[in-house]
Amino acid sequence: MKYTCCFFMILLVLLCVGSESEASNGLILAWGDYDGDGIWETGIFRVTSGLWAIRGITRVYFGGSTDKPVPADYDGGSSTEIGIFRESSGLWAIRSISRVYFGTSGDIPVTR
Ligand SMILES: [Ca+2]
Repeated sequence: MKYTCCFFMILLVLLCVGSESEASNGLILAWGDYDGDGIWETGIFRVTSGLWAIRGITRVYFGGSTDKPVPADYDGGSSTEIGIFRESSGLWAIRSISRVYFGTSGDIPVTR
């Protein structure tokens, strides 16, 4: 059951990736396993304010209107970290982990 649920969540994410429609209302889906229990949580990134709202886990402000959300497991700890990619400067900012510059304007961030 857990894997079936994950499959449909991954399918939903794949359907949304690359689509500009999710950003048209100021929200971008940000699914991930933010607490590392093996089950993905529902999350959103509110473009206008930089709010990350992860259901049942946290609400934090990280990033802004020109940033692309790039949630992923950056430290290999089996949980998803909040992160943004700022295309104008190539900044990758991963909350509580790192800030590095890699890439430039026109690049598409790839995390999985
Ligand atoms: Ca989880």
